[in-house]
Amino acid sequence: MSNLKTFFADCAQKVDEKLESLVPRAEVEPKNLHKAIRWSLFAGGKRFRPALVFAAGKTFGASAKKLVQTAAAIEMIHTYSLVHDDLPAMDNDDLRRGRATCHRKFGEATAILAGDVLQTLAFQVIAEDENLSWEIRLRLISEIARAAGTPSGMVAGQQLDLEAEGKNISIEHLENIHHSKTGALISVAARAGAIIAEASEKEIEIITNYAAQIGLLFQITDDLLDVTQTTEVLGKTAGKDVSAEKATYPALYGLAETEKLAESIYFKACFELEKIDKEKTLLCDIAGFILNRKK
Ligand code: GRG
Repeated sequence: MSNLKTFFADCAQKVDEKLESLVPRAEVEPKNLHKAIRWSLFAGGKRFRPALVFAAGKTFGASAKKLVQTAAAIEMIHTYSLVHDDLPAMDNDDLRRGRATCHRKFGEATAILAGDVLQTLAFQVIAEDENLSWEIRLRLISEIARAAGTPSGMVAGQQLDLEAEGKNISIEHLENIHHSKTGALISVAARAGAIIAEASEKEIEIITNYAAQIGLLFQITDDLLDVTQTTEVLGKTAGKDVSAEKATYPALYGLAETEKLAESIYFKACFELEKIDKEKTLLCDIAGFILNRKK
């Protein structure tokens, strides 16, 4: 296995063990709620955001013990966003992470509540993480809440995205949507690692700039995969962007130009890392992983 693959596998194992211990067992009442949470959480996601917490934290010298609970919390928020995004009132999707969506399996009401629990539990576990100082816990809660919420966080981005369906929007507006909807949580994952490692404010700023690039890259490759991959490989319905008349990079620029754009953003992300005086191969490799991902 390559170093990066080993790193991802190790992060996924650590974060899954932590999630396992933080989420009530399926036998605990209300059983259906806990089964629904586990159905969506342990369905084989890439655990990319937790890996980013670990990578940024490791770059600045934090131990896995200090990073793992926050990494798990961010994965909870990400999973809640997928559960709610799939609901009939939003994307109305049947397939996620290679299996039936939460509402298809457990009903709409339970899926909404499973998402609600994942969101609140995420903040609870950061508040209760005894490996971190009170000051760091508070900063993480504040930053993650901003990234997940509004006016420039994930929920705001989702609202803008829903409003843009079927409309001709500018590239600036499209980037603004992605920056909030997808970029904010990716960005805060990298910042969280650096914050836990007590990196300097200057270093945190550089990591934020790097993360802004990889957040955008993540969305661009997501758009590319939607038109180039199959439902089977993605584990979610392929071709949804076209059928929902979504503004996407391939729709605006065509496939070849979008691929070139993705490559240039990868270089920008790695170039930004040159400003920090630490070993940055891991973070640059993560940008490369996003550029070349197949699902
Ligand atoms: C409903 C509040 C709310 C927000 C939804 C993230 C999001 C906002 C919607 C998901 C829609 C989507 C396909 C966005 C594109 C980028 C993205 C977040 C893809 C899914 O993330 P991955 O690829 O998924 O990391 P896994 O399953 O691997 O964790």
